[in-house]
Amino acid sequence: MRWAIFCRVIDNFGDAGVCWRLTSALSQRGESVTLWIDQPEILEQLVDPRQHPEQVVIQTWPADTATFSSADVADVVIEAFACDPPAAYVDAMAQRAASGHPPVWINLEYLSAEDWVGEHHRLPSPHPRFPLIKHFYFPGFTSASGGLLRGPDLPDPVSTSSDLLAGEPLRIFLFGYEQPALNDWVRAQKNAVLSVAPCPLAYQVANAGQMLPADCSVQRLPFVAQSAFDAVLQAHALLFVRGEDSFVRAQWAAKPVFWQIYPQDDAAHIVKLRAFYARYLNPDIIPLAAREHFLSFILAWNGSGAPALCGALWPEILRMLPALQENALNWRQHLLKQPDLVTQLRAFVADLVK
Ligand code: TRH
Repeated sequence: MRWAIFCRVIDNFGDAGVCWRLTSALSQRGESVTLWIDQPEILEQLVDPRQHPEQVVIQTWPADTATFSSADVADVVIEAFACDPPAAYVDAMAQRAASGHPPVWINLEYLSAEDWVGEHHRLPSPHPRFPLIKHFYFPGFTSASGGLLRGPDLPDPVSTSSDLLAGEPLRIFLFGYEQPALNDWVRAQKNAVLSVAPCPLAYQVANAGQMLPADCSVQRLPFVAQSAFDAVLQAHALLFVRGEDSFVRAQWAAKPVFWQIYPQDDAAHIVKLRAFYARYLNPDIIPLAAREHFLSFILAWNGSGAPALCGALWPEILRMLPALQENALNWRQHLLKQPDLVTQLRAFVADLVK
């Protein structure tokens, strides 16, 4: 099969990050993939050139003047996050359909833990003018969804329970957006190393230097290629992540996940945040009171609650770390029970072309 993935970068690394991970996972299954992206320079940071698979072609998003024939059209066309492939490419898809070989057209949606995802996953959307059908594909956390991206190279989780309990400095990974609660949280740290990836938090942590308790230190991390990112996560005990892809990798790393979700208008992101933690925090592992503390903390970390709560609640969070660690391992086991996104996507595509 020939696959084409279309990606428009809205901002940051997530759009390109998810598309590159999908591209790599497909090519690891022997598929040949062309990734069309409007900001290919972002991939220079994400992709280790030594690990660029042979059967992957990266193309700059076509110019408005570009033309395509039906022979140029891939067997499977994926538009990431409803980015709309170029009109000339869609025309060529229609030509291919008219000759009796319609391409499979998938809109890969954003990840969400909300219940409605299962009802919308795989729904068809006929094109208003052409004999083409676009299908919605929703990643997710339940068997009614399209699953999560995970390659065959998923590392085994490195146990952190002893580090968490042993009085060693607590290694905390930080990757996030501008954070109004940062100073309050920094002041509440105890015997910790704050490892900050390149992101707005790095400047904030640098400016918060004087507030850092004496038994804590800061380490600035370089930006690593995506293929080395899992190892960075594994080297830490707590993972503060953001967006979509780092959030998923933190779950595979099986360490407690503190998610700063990408903010949306009308606070839609808070609904998504709550939906995730309602699934993630297992009531058999984390008692109700601790669960409430965690939720208040993570809501405040996401701007829904006074920033001071992130400092005030931190001692409670530290007390519940063994339970959070057990929860993280248990969650990973639960996720491993569902087939990964590429396995499910290929099966879905195979059904559609039958
Ligand atoms: O960068 P993000 O915030 O991405 C986004 C975008 O803002 C996007 O528009 C929005 O739609 C989406 O979030 C929800 O966060 P994310 O998704 O975690 O992407 C970061 C990528 O960068 C991810 O693939 C991991 C990678 N990465 C590395 O490869 N090396 C690194 O050192 C770091 C820090 C990240």
